[in-house]
Parts: sequence; structure tokens; C-alpha cells
Amino acid sequence: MSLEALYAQLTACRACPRLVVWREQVGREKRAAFRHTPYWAKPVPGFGDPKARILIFGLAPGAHGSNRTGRPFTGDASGDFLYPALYQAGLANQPTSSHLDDGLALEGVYITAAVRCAPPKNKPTPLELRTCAGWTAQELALLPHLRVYLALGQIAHQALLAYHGLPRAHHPFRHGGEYRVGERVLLSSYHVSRQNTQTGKLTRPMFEAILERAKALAEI
Ligand code: DU
Ligand code: SF4
Repeated sequence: MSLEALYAQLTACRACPRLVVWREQVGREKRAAFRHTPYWAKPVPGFGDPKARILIFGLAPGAHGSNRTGRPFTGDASGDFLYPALYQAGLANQPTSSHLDDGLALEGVYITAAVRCAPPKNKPTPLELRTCAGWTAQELALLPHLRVYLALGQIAHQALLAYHGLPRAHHPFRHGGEYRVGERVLLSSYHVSRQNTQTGKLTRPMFEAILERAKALAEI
């Protein structure tokens, strides 16, 4: 199986009834600023370097971000924080991420999320997380060079623990926390959501430090 073949299967997934309804409803109703643009309104495949050593693992598509554009962290405030930082760290070829054909390429990094369809209030249910974990397992199996997981937020952190069968109680989430998981390292950060970046809970220097640590662990 190639990543391209996986994406073809993934984008047809309708396994979570509540999320199928929500992603399509958001795509029909739209946000006023985007009323003349088509919405993706489907599962969002991962994106980036197939030889990546660093996996950036998010929570779920933003309703008007990647649920609109079809690419992780593309077209919303989270991406406006993430991609300039990746560019500065030498992991992306440009600081902006606006649409599928904008020329963006990542180097050494691949980005995906715990859940691939936009959830109401950015909150997937435990069942939705378990259901989409099947896609996580397939996607990660196609990224053999991974050395570092960079989890964005507690839910992403917990989803990666689940992927490795590790108990949450012994691996609590904290910003900057690191755990060795087999040959890899799970490094965790507060999520890059507007809620965190606008309140100062996650600052640009804090996130730059996380990316530098990820690069060092990955020997990039
Ligand atoms: O066409 P392709 O080179 O297989 O790339 C598919 C897709 O993945 C494209 O949108 C760029 C992205 N990508 C990347 O970000 N970094 C890479 O090293 C290779 C591909
Ligand atoms: Fe399928 Fe994942 Fe979307 Fe659920 S969240 S419908 S498992 S792609």
C-alpha cells in the first residue's frame, strides 16, 4: 500500500456518522468569508515528507480550516502559527499554507491527526477516536523513518500512547514532556490552536524550542 492509495481509501471513509453529518453540514453552510469557495468536507489525509523523521500529530480538522482546504492545518489560525514556525526551523519550504496547490512542501516532517473529520466544538468522542485510530495505524505503518512524535495537545498525546499500547496513568501529558516509546520518542506540546496562542499559553518561542528539541531527537 502506498500513501496515495491509502488517501484514496481514507477520503471515502464514512465510519463515524456524527462526523460525516457535521463535516458535510459545515461544508454546505460555510463561513461568510468563504461563501464563494468550495469546501473539502471529507476526511483529511496526512501531508508531508514520506521519509519524515518527525511526525506532527494534531487533534482533528478545523471546521473552516482543513475541512475547507483538505490539508492539515491549512487555511486557519492554527496553521498561521504552525507553518511559519516550521519554515523558520527549516522544515518547510515556505511560511504560508493556504490551499492544496500553493507549492508547500515539508522536509523531514509529516503531519496528520488523531481524527480525520472535523468534529463539533473540536471535540471527538472516545468512540470516534478509537475508530479513526485504524487510519492512524495504517498511515504510520507507511512512514518507516519516523523517530519522533510531536503530539499537539493532550488528546493527540493520548492517541499516540494508545497506538503503542501504553497506559495513560504512567505517561501524563505535559508541555515539553518526553517519553521513550520503543525506538521512538513521544514529545508533547500544547496544541497550536488560537485558544492557546492568543492567550499566551503557547508562545512562538515556546513552540520554537519544541521544534528544536524535535529536530535534535530526530538528528536533523
Ligand atoms: O507529488 P509528490 O512529490 O508525491 O508529493 C505529494 C504531496 O506531498 C505534495 O503535495 C507535496 C508533499 N510532499 C512534501 O510536503 N514533502 C516531500 O518531501 C514530498 C512531498
Ligand atoms: Fe473515518 Fe476517521 Fe472520519 Fe471517522 S473520523 S469517518 S474513522 S476518517
